[in-house]
Amino acid sequence: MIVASSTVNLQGFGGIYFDQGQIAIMGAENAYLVTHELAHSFGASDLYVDLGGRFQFAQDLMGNSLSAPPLPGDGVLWGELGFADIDRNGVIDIAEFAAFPESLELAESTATLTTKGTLELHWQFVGRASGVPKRLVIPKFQLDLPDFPAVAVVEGNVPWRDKYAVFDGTQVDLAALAQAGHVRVHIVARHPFSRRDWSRAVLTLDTVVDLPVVRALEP
Ligand SMILES: [Ca+2]
Ligand SMILES: [Zn+2]
Repeated sequence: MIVASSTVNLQGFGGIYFDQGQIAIMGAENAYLVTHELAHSFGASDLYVDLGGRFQFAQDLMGNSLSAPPLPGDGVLWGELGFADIDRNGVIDIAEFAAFPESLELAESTATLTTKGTLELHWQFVGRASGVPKRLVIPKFQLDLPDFPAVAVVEGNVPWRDKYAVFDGTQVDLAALAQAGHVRVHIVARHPFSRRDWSRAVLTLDTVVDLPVVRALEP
């Protein structure tokens, strides 16, 4: 949804992307600005605050000077949109996504006790399509540890990157985890999508995994 209004309060910005596909701009006459905000909805970072600096990427679409046509060759944006091969596995990243998955699963799940005194969980959501596990966009999910009161609902992070959650010693008993050598993790996620015939489908994952707890080596 795009709201264009000269009276909208954007704290000095010409436009802001508010997550979940919501955009507000002062005026719609600058197509570069509208495109810039739309690119945020596909995961692009600002190249004048999040990455780079005011001068380094000044001429890019995700830079901050949009009064002239931006440079077409924005390497950061292309990578973030999936048009590059960032993990260097020989497949353009956007082609690694499951468009029509049959099941929702976890992959590469790990639990690490760090030298910072935290438990760090890491995993990926994958969609199995014709037997092949592929990447999925899961912007929001819920995670809890059934043996501890810790609950984390993570949302609004870069949707298609690896997922992680961190708990400290006030949330989990780190010594008990080290002793037990494993931790139970409950993860709930939904993946709504459109099938080939445009009918709506929802895959739901609601699972408890028992992960071995690994100690990170001293730096
Ligand atoms: Ca790739
Ligand atoms: Zn921006």
